[in-house]
Amino acid sequence: MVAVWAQWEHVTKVDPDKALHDGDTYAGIANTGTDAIIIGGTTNVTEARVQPILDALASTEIPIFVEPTYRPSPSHPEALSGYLLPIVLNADDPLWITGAHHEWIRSSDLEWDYVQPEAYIVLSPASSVATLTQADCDLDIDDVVAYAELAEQVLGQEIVYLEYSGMLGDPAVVAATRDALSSAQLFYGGGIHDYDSAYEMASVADTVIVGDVLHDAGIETVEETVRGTKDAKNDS
Ligand code: 1GP
Repeated sequence: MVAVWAQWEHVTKVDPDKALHDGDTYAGIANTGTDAIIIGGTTNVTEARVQPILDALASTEIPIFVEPTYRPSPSHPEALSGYLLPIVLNADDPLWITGAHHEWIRSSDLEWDYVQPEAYIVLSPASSVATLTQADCDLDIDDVVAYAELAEQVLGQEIVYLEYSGMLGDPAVVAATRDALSSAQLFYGGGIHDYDSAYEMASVADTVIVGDVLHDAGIETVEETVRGTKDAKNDS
């Protein structure tokens, strides 16, 4: 897959299991200045819930990716740029390292041109993703950096994703992780909720991802996080 994500500074993640904020529309997300939309989540993400969101986003110009937690059907929806396939490096349940992926590959004809893996390191113990994958989040900075190097140098991953879902992470851990990577892109997600938190994390990660703020505070606040991100990139 062409590395479209290399240009992404700010991404908005839409959780099909959560409602939009009052008055917001899916199409409105593309007008915030965010560089891409990812549709994904941990609970109740099914193709039946994803498809109507894709339909609502059909006329948007920015890339739209799905992080599937279900076996994607072989036919490729028109509005979709591709699938981002998470592998969770610190999962205690091997289902989320290779198990589910093996099953999907075995039972469907994935179009590899549309599939891009992401190497996740899950760092928020209270999150649903940590519970689902039984992630070992008790990691110090050296552990995290080692996972990032493992991802890039051993497993050849092009995207490393520090997942602090629901909480703002430690910028020192994010900065050390980016320093340890040669060319892999560092995604950061978790707890970004305003201009300042976006600015702070965009200063230390290649790409920041906002999720809950879309559902809890709405599109105007997402716009604020886009401004924080773009300012951080211009200042660095
Ligand atoms: C979740 O990394 C994303 O997968 C974003 O996290 O919901 O905490 O913004 P938040």
